[in-house]
Amino acid sequence: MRTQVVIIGSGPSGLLLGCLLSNAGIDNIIIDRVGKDYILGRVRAGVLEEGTVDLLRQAGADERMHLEGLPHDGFSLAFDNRDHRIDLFALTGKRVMVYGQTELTRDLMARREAIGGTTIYEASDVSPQGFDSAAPFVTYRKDGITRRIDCDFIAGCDGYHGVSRKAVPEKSIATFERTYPFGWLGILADVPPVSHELIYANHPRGFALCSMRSQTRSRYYIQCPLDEKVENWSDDRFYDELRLRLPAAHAQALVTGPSFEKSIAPLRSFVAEPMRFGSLFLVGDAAHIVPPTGAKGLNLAASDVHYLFEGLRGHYLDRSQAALDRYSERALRRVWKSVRFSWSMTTLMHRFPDGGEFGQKIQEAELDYLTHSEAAATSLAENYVGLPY
Ligand code: RFL
Ligand code: PHB
Repeated sequence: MRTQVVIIGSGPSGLLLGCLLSNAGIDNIIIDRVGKDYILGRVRAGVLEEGTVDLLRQAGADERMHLEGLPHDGFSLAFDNRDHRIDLFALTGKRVMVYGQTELTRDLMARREAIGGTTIYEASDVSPQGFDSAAPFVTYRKDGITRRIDCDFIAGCDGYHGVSRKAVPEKSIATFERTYPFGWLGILADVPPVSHELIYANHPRGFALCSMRSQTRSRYYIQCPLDEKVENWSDDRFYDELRLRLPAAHAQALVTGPSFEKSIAPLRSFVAEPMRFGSLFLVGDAAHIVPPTGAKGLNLAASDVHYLFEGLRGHYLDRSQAALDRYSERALRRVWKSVRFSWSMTTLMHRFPDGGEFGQKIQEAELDYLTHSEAAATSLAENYVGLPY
């Protein structure tokens, strides 16, 4: 088998890249280790930047998002039993779109099917090879048979645990990492959200986030110790703890109901440099991870796709290598700014076990600064809505 671009991974970055390439007439095949239902069962991101929304439009997968997504003009920072609204639209002229990653993935899968793109699911032993030569290829096993796809380029869109980054010789790659001493315990429940906008709460008992998927589906998170067990958290215990961390007005308004998803996610910052190795390109979580506090992970995956698509389009349609040659540098400049922002919002909003009174005073001073300085609020807002590509 032969194609122009093999995409490893059928998450949001692989699917988005696949749709953009197919729309431009560039041949591609996506290979994933797992099946469609498994991918759609993962509950993850919820907030899209305007740049991500625009890429979905270019991909031809934005119709349902515009009907069912919730455009948000602001969010709240809650602390000291009160709320301070960050008016994203007034401060930046931009808004964000609240639309779940599961739905976005479903829309991209439907678009791919409509345009007849090839996706190979449930492939094992996927292996990118020869990417430092003129003849790259990918091998995989399916139905007991080893197969090979020859190609021009390989896009490693296979997430943090994927094979693409691991296929690169250690001496050729530099990694930068920070782990945080806590996780997020999250639930999904079919109850109306406590507020029509997101609330990020800093509380002595720990961080809490009130998010949503729709006007009838809420997504709530609380900071928890890394060794916490989901089994120890009944819905009642979760809601009681959430209430304690919110300003009283929200705590009283909280509508509770049975959760249908409950999980713990660790928090990590991670960057691999560079993001190109010959004809292998790392994209999205395969190259970088951010803690979810700034809602940046999926949006960074989308901006990587934008830069790579520009590069591949230049190569195939304009016979120019310039954009492809700049992929790693352009993507990493934006990645590091989002890594910085996600780290700073995480540091501002969480209780650190070893933070001490000094750490606490610094948080209070920064929250005070954010609520009394338009310059500070604008800086937060312009990062939250997404820096330009
Ligand atoms: P994905 O989604 O991990 O998809 C990778 C795909 O590759 C496949 N794969 C392989 N395929 C073949 N061979 C192998 N050996 C393979 N290994 C893996 C996998 O099966 C999978 O289908 O990476 P991608 O596409 O780069 O997308 C990244 C996003 O999923 C991620 O950044 C976000 O979910 C992060 N994130 C958030 N991002 C935001 O922008 N806004 C948010 O509000 C937000 N909230 C979150 C989040 C992530 C969370 N968790 C659980 C990590 C909230 C949470 C709780
Ligand atoms: C979510 O809805 O899952 C979500 C929203 C905002 C974040 C992180 C996660 O910062």
